[in-house]
Amino acid sequence: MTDLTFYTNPMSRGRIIRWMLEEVGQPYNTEILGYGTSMKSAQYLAINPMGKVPAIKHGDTVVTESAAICAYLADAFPQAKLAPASGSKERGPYYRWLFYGAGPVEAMASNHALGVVIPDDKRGMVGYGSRQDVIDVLDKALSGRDYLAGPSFTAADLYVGAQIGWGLQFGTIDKRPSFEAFLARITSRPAAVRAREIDDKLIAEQQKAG
Ligand SMILES: N[C@@H](CCC(=O)N[C@@H](CS)C(=O)NCC(=O)O)C(=O)O
Repeated sequence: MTDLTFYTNPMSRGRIIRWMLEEVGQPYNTEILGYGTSMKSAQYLAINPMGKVPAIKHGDTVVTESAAICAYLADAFPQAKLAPASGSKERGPYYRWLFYGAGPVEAMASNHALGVVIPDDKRGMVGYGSRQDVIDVLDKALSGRDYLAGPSFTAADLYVGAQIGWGLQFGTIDKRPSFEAFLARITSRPAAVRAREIDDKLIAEQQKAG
């Protein structure tokens, strides 16, 4: 019995939350939703009115938005040590990078995938400035440092790391030695490996079922 439910599709940002849940190590139920079908059902729209995954329900609390879910789970299960203590000096950078991932990195990646180029004279009004700025800022943050917010791995590394991984895969982020070293470090964590195996198996099953 568990009061934690995870709404996802294995080919989605839900993979980030699967990794987070595997890091947390608590039992959870999984509900797989189909694109354009169960994801847009009245039942699921009551969970996420956007009709998007991922989402979680913990007791009576519903959380949507991948970065918010990561932050929520890290605080709800402090024994997993995925967030710096509230009030500690690492808490600032922790928030900073979680929000940087959900804001500038996410917007830059979507715009780049859609072929939107920010004109030089409009960079000041666009939250991420330019694609190059975002890549350079991440590169600098990860150069000579193992983790984004202090000496140990946190949910901010998981969230931003997942975005860097996808960015490299889909060409929205350029290769940099700092990104490769960071990804090698965090994606070899046992929870990351488990999460990939679970979702890849679900994808293989979906493909087999047609
Ligand atoms: N801002 C949301 C984005 C969620 C999102 O766009 N999910 C996509 C899959 S990666 C989705 O559910 N798309 C289905 C749809 O919009 O119909 C987050 O960070 O969790």
